[in-house]
Amino acid sequence: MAKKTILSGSTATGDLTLGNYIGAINNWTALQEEYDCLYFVADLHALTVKQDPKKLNDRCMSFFAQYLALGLDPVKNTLFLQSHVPEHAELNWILTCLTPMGYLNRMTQFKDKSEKNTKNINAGLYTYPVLMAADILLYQADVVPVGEDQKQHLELCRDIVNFYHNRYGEKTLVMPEPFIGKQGARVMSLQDPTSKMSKSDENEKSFVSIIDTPKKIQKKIKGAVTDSDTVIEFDVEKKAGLSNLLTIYSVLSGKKVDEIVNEYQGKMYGHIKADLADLVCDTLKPVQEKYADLMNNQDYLLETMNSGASKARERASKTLKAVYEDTGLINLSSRK
Ligand code: ATP
Ligand code: LTN
Repeated sequence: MAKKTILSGSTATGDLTLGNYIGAINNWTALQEEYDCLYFVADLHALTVKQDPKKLNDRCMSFFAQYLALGLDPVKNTLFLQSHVPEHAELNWILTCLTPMGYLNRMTQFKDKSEKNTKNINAGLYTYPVLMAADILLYQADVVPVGEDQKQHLELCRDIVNFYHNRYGEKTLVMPEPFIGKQGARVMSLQDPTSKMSKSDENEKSFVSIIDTPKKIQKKIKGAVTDSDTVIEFDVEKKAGLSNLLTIYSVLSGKKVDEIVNEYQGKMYGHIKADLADLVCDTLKPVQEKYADLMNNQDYLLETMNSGASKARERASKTLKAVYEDTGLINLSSRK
């Protein structure tokens, strides 16, 4: 039986965080053995926020290296940058013309981001989920692994597929399913445990980036906001900060949350924080070593990006051609 297709991506803003690792990339690496996987750097999505061109350029190289360092294999998977496959922007247009504005008005990420970013509420921020749908539908993805914050965008993508099927028939676009991991689907900010850890947060203390130095990691985790109580228990309502640390601990150690809670009974929050800080540093050490090697080998990064882009384009162009035909646009090569 043919393998199912998986696709996912992360926006090229900031550096990947523990939230991205636990909520997304950790699942991606687990899936690469069994599925036909495509993972990309959403560099076009990054333009919805004002970017310094030189910094964006460097960050895209760095992001790609972070994917590889986190264990994504460029031979087993198709790894690429979104802007290297122009079909994304082309399908985006066709889908934009199928998407009612009322559906986009409901997107909570747009509301959150435009509240935080009042000086630059651009149309791209608004139509962001349509480009995301194009990313997914170009590759006939069956399954899309994301963190919980992206669930609403996935639902919109499914609505767009229904609009497309109703207008043009069902043969071209595949209906994708979201895949949201059970644990760590929402890693919270270390400074405000009621909002998610986000790599573009202005407060650097709120996240651990996967390429932070051990010293920074120690400082950020030990400085994580927790309540003033001393009892160790998992309770997202009453003890959001501690529960977040327990979740991170559980995912990285492979131990159940209950086990960790028992282990630390009678101890202070400071003990958990210190051990968790060491665990995070140990987990990230090999990733950081690999990252440093890759960043010293830009030729290899470019070559790998290039071959990923060719593999992706070959697939994307087939879907786009079928979409243009469905839509009624003239295909010159079939008219000759
Ligand atoms: P930004 O702050 O720029 O919006 P982000 O940190 O939210 O970035 P994305 O690039 O939007 O990260 O997301 C990449 C992937 O990581 C997505 O699948 C997303 O659901 C997942 N993800 C992001 N933040 C978290 C989090 N705090 N917990 C779990 N998963 C997350
Ligand atoms: N919007 C996503 C990143 C992203 C994505 C995608 C994820 C862009 N295109 C397609 C899955 C499939 C985010 O996580 N912010």
